[in-house]
Amino acid sequence: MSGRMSQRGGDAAFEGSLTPNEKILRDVHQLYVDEDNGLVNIARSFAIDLLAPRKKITVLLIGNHSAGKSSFINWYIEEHILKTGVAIETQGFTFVTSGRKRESLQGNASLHLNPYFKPLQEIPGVIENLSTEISTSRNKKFTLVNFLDTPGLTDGDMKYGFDVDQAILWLGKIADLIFVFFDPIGQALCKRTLNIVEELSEIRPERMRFYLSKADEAGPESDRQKVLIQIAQELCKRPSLNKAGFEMPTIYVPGPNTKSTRCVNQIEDVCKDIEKTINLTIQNTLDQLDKDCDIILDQVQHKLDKDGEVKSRNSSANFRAYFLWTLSFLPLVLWGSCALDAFLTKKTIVTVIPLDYYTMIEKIYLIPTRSMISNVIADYNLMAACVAVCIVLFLLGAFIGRSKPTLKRKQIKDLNNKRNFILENVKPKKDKYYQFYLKQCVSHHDN
Ligand SMILES: Nc1nc2c(ncn2[C@@H]2O[C@H](COP(=O)(O)OP(=O)(O)OP(=O)(O)O)[C@@H](O)[C@H]2O)c(=O)[nH]1
Ligand SMILES: [Mg+2]
Repeated sequence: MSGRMSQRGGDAAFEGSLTPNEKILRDVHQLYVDEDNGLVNIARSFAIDLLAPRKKITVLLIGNHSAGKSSFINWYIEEHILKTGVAIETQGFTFVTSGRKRESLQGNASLHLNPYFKPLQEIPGVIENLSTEISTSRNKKFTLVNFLDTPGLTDGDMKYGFDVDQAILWLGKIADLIFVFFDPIGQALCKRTLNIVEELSEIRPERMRFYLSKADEAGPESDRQKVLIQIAQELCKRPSLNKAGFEMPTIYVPGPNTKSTRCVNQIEDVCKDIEKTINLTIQNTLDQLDKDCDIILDQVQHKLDKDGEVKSRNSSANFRAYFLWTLSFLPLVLWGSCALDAFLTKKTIVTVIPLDYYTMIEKIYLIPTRSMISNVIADYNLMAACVAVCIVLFLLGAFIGRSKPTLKRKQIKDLNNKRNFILENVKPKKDKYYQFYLKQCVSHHDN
């Protein structure tokens, strides 16, 4: 009992510690994945696959071995969570995310935590080299960022145990930002790095950011310039990287080992870039929510309209069928009425209908009908043709009168419930989140 209460207390404390942006992204995610009324499930009932938006942005870090990738993540979260060192430290992929408890997860647990990685299973050896580090850090914007640390890239005989190029290219497709670290020492111009960077730039040019890392180790200004020019020249040899406005800010991780340098450290700009991407993601997520709502509303309307069309087509088909069936039974009706007249006799009938009326009916209906029937009965062929026409008319009526299936009352109610849920619940929430988000932006701006 006390355990449950402390769990509830922990939930409340966690809820209270969420930033407004975290709440927006988490709530929007929940709108998609809710078991009863989630948009993913609703859309699935119309055979549409919706992807729930992620609650955090993903930053992929790539670069040469020892370029300072892991050190940057440690610096950002202000916790020494990843191994760093001059030796080849990171040999697999490490997913670094924030959570309530410090934890390390292996490959399969990482896939459960982050189902987005499931396609990685297709690359042999990757899952064995995938791990997750959950940190309780709430520094900077870490609660809204997932980092993906990758193995340092080298040329030559280095064995990774999996296709590292293919894995990085795949991860590049799901990342919101791709940081490429070039360090001034060693292998800044590693061919493998340049090849992967070139391929990623072809798919995701707007998400790529290039940095000269460990810039404090670049020596005097003139040496740093040389390194920058060398890297820029090497990158520009690749057509997809040779574009105007190429930028490569210089960054270094401040710490006790930082060499004294006059070089400007632009590492804070990296944090601003991450923040900008988070803001953009929130806007995109809310816009996508609106579009997804419209897709579902269109589907509901389409189904109801189609049902209305089928119903009106069915009723006009029914009308035509009844008409044809009436025609097919007409000879029987004519014969029946004459037979009834003969059976009841004129004496009996005139007790019900006045004699004048009966004489008129007899003249314009009974006498011609009786003579027509006796003509048909006398001619065997005419009778056969008459029967055949009646059968054809009957069958034609049955064929034309076939009705197409329509929605049951329960199905219509279900569609209307879905529409009302979107219009009365989801859309107003989206507007509320947008207002909330914009209010924050304006108040930040005022400050
Ligand atoms: N002077 C200086 N040293 C740094 C900086 N960043 C990282 N280092 C050092 O560089 C070495 C390599 O850093 P890591 O963070 O392990 O580099 P990595 O890119 O993760 O390396 P791999 O995992 O092997 O690919 C470590 O000894 C760090 O202390 C920096 O900005 N300045
Ligand atoms: Mg590393």
